[in-house]
Amino acid sequence: MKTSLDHLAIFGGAPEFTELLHVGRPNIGNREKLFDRFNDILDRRWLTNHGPYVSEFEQRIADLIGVKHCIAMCNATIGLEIAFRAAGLKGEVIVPSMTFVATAHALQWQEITPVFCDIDPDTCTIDPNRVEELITPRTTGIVGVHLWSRPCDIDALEEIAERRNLKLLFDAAHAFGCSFHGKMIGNFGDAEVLSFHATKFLNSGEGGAVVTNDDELANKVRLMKNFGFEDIDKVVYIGTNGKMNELSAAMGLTSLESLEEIIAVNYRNYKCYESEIKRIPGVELKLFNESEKCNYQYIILDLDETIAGVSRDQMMDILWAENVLTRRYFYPGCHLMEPYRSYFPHAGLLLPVTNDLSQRILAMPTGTAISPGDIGKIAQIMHFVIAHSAEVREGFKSIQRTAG
Ligand code: T4K
Repeated sequence: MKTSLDHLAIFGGAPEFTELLHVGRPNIGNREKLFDRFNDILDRRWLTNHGPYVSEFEQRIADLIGVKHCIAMCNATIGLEIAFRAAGLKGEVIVPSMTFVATAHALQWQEITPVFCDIDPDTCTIDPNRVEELITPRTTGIVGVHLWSRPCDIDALEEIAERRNLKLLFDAAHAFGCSFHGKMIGNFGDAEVLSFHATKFLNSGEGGAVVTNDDELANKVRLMKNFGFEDIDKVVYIGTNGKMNELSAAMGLTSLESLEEIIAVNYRNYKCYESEIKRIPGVELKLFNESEKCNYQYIILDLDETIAGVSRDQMMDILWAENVLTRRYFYPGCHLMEPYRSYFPHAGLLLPVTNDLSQRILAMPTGTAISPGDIGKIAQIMHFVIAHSAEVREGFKSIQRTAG
């Protein structure tokens, strides 16, 4: 690397990468098989409403997880809404603020109050020690989020939910293919909700699923995702349209066939980041527990400004200018987004770990679109920036002065 900052794109140089390296680049399965399935769908002229590909997809997911019921959905957000309603959540529900805003919206959308809970600094998932103090007579449930392919402290949450007679559900959007104490995610709490969005480990374009071992809950979810129809012309429930379509199921089935390859690539990338990042002062890679099954889908860095000499946001700006589109999953926390920010202006007082972590984390590009060579170059840029942190800070100040 050159010793002057001038070659960094933000200070006038050309970007290191000519093509954009995105977080969330979809993993694409075998195209021929996908097009065969699309042709089959078109020949059959059955595009949605419980078609054969959706049934096959549901069965394959249920078998893989070892769960009794898998109900495919058009996306995880609707899946969460339906699961929450079917489980009878109302009043207040305890949920982490460190999540994608869909988790909170799925509650608020049906006028259930999300009560934001802080996270454990080690697991970065909802802190069971903080949950109990948020329980009030209006509390009906707890929603844990298995963040960045890492399960919550499920044992502790189950103990609280049982003792306090609360429902327990999990937003498992990030955790398909992961296990907790050797048991696959999808088997815990009253129900768990998976996402098969384009950016996820397994993708169906858009899609999701509610998975549960509870027969009655599964039946309600099935009715609710189809307007409440129990039979032709017979509606027995309030419902919505949460159905997955056949094209998405075809994409999901095709992705499923490449699952092992995708895990292998994600793991290779993870190990590559691990060896590169440990040489960079002030930056830590969030490690996975390799004794569990994992999809290795989220590469998360924790940047400590006091050691690195540059802030997470300065590092992100530089990487973006180099065409490395990192993301701050999840900044600033749901409690600082509307409408929650206005509803609960003091929520942050109880969320010190969330507030701190959301300033430091950076999700990095991975998946089948990223090579070890790319990761080496990304690390080189980061290393260079930190080695020249004083000049970088000065550079940002002068950019600000010019802009002002
Ligand atoms: N719970 C949790 C914990 C979640 O993380 C999510 C979704 C949900 C619930 C709800 O699940 P779904 O209802 O979506 O099934 C993206 C995704 O849209 C969202 O699904 C995901 N979490 C979230 C973490 O990431 P944004 O707002 O960051 O999306 P966007 O458009 O900025 O794209 C993200 C990155 O992916 C970019 O770098 C571009 C890249 N990308 C995206 C798409 C769609 C591609 O390269 N190709 C693509 O086709 O939310």
